[in-house]
Amino acid sequence: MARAARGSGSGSAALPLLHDGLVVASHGRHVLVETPEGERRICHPRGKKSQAVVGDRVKWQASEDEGTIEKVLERRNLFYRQDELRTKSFAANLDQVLILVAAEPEFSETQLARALIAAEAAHIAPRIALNKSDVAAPFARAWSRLAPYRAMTYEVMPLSLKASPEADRVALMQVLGGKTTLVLGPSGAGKSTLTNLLVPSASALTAEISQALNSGKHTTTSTSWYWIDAERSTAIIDSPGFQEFGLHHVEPMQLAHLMPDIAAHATACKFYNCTHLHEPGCGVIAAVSTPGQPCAIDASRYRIYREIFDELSQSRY
Ligand SMILES: Nc1nc2c(ncn2[C@@H]2O[C@H](COP(=O)(O)OP(=O)(O)OP(=O)(O)O)[C@@H](O)[C@H]2O)c(=O)[nH]1
Ligand SMILES: [Mg+2]
Ligand SMILES: [Zn+2]
Repeated sequence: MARAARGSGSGSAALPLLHDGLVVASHGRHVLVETPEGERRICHPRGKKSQAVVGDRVKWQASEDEGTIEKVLERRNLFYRQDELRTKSFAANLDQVLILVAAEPEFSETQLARALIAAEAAHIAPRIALNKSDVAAPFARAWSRLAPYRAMTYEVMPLSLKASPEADRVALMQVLGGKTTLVLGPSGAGKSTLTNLLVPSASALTAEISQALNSGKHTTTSTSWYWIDAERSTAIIDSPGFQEFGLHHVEPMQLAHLMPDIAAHATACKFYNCTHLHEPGCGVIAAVSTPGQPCAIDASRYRIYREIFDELSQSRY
């Protein structure tokens, strides 16, 4: 990441000395900033405008042993969710989002679909992995629930981070190497286990450690950036598990374009402004009602489309 290596503020002594930094963790309003030399320090935003998220490149100014974020550099992208009342930014400047679900606890297909839509909306490539293949029966069930996703452009990577860590490490590095990846998924899927596998020095808390430390809770509570290699070319970002995933930033009429299986049939609709809910001559409805056909739309995917479309239409009088 040579971009960060250039120092600034070497001009007039009267100007405040601004340093380059990368935001590597966020804890509420304050963040942890890493310097090009690899030092880390707590920084506070100067004002509302300088609220930074993990992955942001920033200019910061030292104040004793902490710092102040003076400027957040322009973002290449931002992955976020928009719930009814608030925006939750996960991370910025990403190459991809790895959505990790597991055989158990059973994952919510709606939340998976929503995370994929948010990635598409932010123009960030999504990937899916299904963990815990060692628990055979639940894994087989989960794998078949993912059939519509495997049939789309999304590959689903089977993992068993506990049972076959070495094989998984090799497979993961093929996908993650040279990139910055946000690891996202419900609580208990194995995001921190994955982080600890690839970054042994990461003290990302897995259940075993933290169960001892804090009365049974093992949940990650902040978003953190980890370098995988000494050259700092590969990074993963561990994030807290999510339960809801609001998409209020998506226009209802854009929704079909962000769901590849629906989009593939929307081109056949009679009306250009078809909502795919009730119109005659709708290519999407026709594709749902022909189960078994090679390119049919899975009924659960269509149900999810309708559910999100309704939700987005209601919030927009
Ligand atoms: N059976 C099985 N258990 C696993 C596997 N990978 C992780 N686990 C267990 O699943 C539990 C949750 O793992 P974590 O890595 O803490 O999950 P997380 O996604 O970080 O969860 P949050 O931080 O709450 O969002 C731990 O008890 C892990 O040991 C696996 O491949 N197989
Ligand atoms: Mg975790
Ligand atoms: Zn239609």
